[in-house]
Amino acid sequence: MVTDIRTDWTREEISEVYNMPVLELIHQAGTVHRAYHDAQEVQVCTLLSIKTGGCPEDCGYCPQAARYHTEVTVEKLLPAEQVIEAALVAKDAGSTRFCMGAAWREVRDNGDFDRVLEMVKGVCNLGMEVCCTLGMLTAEQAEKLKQAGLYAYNHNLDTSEDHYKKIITTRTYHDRLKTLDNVRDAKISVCSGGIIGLGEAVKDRIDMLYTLSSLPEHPESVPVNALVPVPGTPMEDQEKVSVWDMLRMIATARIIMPKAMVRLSAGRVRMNIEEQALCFLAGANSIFAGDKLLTTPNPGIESDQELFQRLDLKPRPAYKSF
Ligand code: SAM
Ligand code: DTB
Ligand code: SF4
Repeated sequence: MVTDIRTDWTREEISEVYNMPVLELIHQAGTVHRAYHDAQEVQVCTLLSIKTGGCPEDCGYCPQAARYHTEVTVEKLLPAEQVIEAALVAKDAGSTRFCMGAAWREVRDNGDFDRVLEMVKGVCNLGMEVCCTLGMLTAEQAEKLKQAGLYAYNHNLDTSEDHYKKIITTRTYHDRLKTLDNVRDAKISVCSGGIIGLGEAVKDRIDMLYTLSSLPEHPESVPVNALVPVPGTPMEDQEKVSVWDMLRMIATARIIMPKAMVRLSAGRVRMNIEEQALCFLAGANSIFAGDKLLTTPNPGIESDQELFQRLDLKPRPAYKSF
């Protein structure tokens, strides 16, 4: 099944895809995946929290929100040299994309932003795809990041517009979409996806996939996160996300956005090799490597080496396009 690149998927069509018998869904997603990608290739990305904790937002899942009492300690923005050094270590360990995250509501035009621009230049010079996730951006800030060599910007929709209001009150869905516009207009590649396990209904998942697939262009990458429930956050007691739900999200994203990199993101620590293999069969083709995401644990290098060997996967080269 080779699907066209369509930005006019309806909610009904997406719902039909999502609710297909699961093995048929995985098979169809795998077929689309093979038509658009080398299914043995998986992009390896590394995340680094360059500014941790103390965030003024109230995202109900996030350990870095200042208002929740979690074990995360507030740190200042890291020095640029330390970040570039960490990128080099990640590159030597096989990562081709380096994503820098800051616990900010939005970027401000100050010395910290100048330092982030310096980091972007430094990491870009290493030949890695540089990505940032810094909160809301204006058009001018997006342009400055582009000039510094930024390749991609991560800004998740997280869930449906309806459910968003129950999880975050300090900004709107519209704010999120506006930043995505600014990023796309600056010709920076868009990375946007969501989290499952926030108490949302299936309808909310479909709505989020609908919004992503109806953007003027599909995001270049779509992270699918399973909630990592962190003690002290309002979501601490949420039930573990079932692998079948992860598979349905990944496969549906793959079918409706065939060219996107679909990233199996947060939640891998709670999945075994077999479960992750199913995610790759369902069309996931990117992961975060390294023993930490931003503040929570992730499988370490050794277990990922075993994963790649066991499944005969190979890392995708940087800047590859089809
Ligand atoms: N502050 C910026 C923002 O919110 O856009 C960037 C950093 S923020 C930590 C990046 C993303 O991490 C969020 O949009 C959310 O999707 C994800 N995230 C945060 N906490 C999470 C958790 N406990 N489990 C899964 N994903 C999480
Ligand atoms: C994304 O979608 N997932 C990553 C990245 N983009 C920035 C973040 C996951 C964070 C998980 C919670 C933490 O480690 O603090
Ligand atoms: Fe702040 Fe981002 Fe965490 Fe929300 S998700 S509290 S904006 S760091």
